[in-house]
Amino acid sequence: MSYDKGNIFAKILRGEIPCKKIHEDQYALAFEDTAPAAPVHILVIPKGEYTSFDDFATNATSEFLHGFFASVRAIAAKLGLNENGYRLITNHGADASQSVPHFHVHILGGRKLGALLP
Ligand code: DGP
Repeated sequence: MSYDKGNIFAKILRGEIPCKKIHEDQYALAFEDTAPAAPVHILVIPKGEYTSFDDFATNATSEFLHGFFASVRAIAAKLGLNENGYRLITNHGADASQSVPHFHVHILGGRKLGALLP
């Protein structure tokens, strides 16, 4: 799948539409999900044109891969989720119901999250 520069997260990255930003660094932008599934529900997106985890893991440099996931960890820590725990989700493709074609990691926490799938 080629990258669609018109996707909503690309627009957020370019500052064309607003987001509730909670963190930004050279690798990643993190902001609140508009449809929260838990008391804490943050999306972390890379600052690059990657359609999904599969694209990111295949095509990003080792330095970017490490930097991005280090940012995800730092954001979870900054949100105070380390002690009680949190869940990371990333959806790739149709069977996973990926709805925005820019790679993103959901950080979910703030309550007991229960079973992996409903
Ligand atoms: P996924 O199903 O993994 O592709 O999740 C996409 C998430 O993006 C979903 O939880 C809702 C969220 N979302 C969709 N549009 C927007 C938006 O414009 N702003 C923000 N902050 N989140 C959005």
